[in-house]
Amino acid sequence: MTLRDVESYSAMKLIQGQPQDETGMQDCSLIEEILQNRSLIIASNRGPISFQKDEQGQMESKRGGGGLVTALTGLANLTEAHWIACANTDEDRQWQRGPVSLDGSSNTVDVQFLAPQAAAYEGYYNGIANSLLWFLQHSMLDISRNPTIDRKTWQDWKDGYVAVNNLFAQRIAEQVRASRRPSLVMLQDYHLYLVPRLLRSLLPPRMDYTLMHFVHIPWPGSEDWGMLPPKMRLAILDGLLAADLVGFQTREDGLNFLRTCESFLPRAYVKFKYGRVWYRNHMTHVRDFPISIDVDSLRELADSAEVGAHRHSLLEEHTAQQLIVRVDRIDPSKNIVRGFRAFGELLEMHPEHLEKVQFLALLVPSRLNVELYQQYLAELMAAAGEVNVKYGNSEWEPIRILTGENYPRAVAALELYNVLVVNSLADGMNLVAKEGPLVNRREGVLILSERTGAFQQLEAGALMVPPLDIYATAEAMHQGLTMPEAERKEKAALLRSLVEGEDIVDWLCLQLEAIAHLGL
Ligand code: GDG
Repeated sequence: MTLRDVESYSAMKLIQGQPQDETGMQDCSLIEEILQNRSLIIASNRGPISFQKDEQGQMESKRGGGGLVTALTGLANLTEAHWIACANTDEDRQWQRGPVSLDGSSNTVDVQFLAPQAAAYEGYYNGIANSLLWFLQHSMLDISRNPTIDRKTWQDWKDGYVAVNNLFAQRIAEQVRASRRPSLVMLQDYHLYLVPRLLRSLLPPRMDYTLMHFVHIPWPGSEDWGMLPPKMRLAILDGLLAADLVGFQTREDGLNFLRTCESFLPRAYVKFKYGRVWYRNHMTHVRDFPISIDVDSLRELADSAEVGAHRHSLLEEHTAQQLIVRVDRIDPSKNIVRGFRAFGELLEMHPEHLEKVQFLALLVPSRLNVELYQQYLAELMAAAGEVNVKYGNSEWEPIRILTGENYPRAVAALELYNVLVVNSLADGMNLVAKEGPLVNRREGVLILSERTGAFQQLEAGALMVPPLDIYATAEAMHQGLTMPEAERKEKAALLRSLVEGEDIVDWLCLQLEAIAHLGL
């Protein structure tokens, strides 16, 4: 039995090619119906906007990237919307809360920042979420060495993760109580697993609100969750099972969640056929909602003068006949080191590519306060250096790494690839695999790890690689670089239509439709 057998699943089909209405939302029949009598509360670790002072001391705001912000902006036009997140800067802390227009229009979202103590935030964010849960959920535990759960970890858990989840729950509870209409609470990701249960304990049982949690990263099998001490594991499962609807990126993630509940919660009654769990007198529905990108705004950005200028300078600097490109946060889950080694293998096995191909890696620094991330950065630099020393010459640098945050430059590079490499060890979805085919101008080929959520949707147009296999990755690079034009065009067109057919707004529509169909 699979989640696809779920009765209501058939109602959750993709809404393709439908016109947008005046709110900017695609015509998603149930959105207005669901939202007209509810207020919306989104909670995530990062907010949709962040404030800081410029050199003259004037307050300026920086809108967060990503489709979630755009999609919410559409919803904010339909109902009262609140977004609760952790402060990122001193200015965010001073701001505390207030209405913000995310799209320059008169519609606003009430943005509220929580300001946990620095030590609590550190324990919650770096100690538990990024050092423990991220590694566990990407099946990257190196159990003979890492992690070790010690007194510090338990302190991070209690005074960090539990404490910050409590802060979120308290603020959300205040907001639910203050709203005149029943609230729809949409919690985001692995930072907030405990919030649903904490929230239930703070609000009266008869209060009318709907609680949904979306997990952006993979949910591995119960063997991985078995590595977590029972107290943490139970708190996480118990936390999530207080939600009405738990969403995952793929069907497999949802099934793994159901299996995990069955393995570790003897009192949970798990119905795989219907995708639901009955636990502590409450029903939690489990569904998959693959996330996508904001097709229109990415196209607009790709056509902008700013991206054009980056494209121009990339073309001037990179004169090799063909370009292999990757765009990633510097994260071990993205498997960057093996990607570089695979390129070395390619040059060894197919020397005809020497001096003709360049590997351009655009890498965004990430989580550098976590030691394993610093080590990974050093490792990938060394891996690229090895290839460059062995094969490069004064005219040709085989691997070129550009670090730093620069989204327009990343988009420009995506326009120029002949081959795009996404070889993640595990990835909830991987948005680069969707952005690349949409903006690419060279009918380029996508190499895609079978362990990304995106692979479930894009398999037909991509060259699949198993992420550990650098030999297969090197062969896929060769195949991509030498693919006949007709085949490349066909694959590129297929990928483009798959991505265009399924916008970020559809992702929200599917969730709201599920809420309506399930009567939540
Ligand atoms: C997590 C999950 C899931 C690239 N350079 C810059 C920049 N980017 C953009 C990319 C892409 C995004 O950042 C990264 O998204 P990914 O999906 O590739 O990966 P994660 O950051 O790990 O995201 C993932 C996602 O959540 C959504 O649910 O797909 O599986 O791990 O859009 O183009 N953004 C900015 N500056 C850059 O220089 N701001």
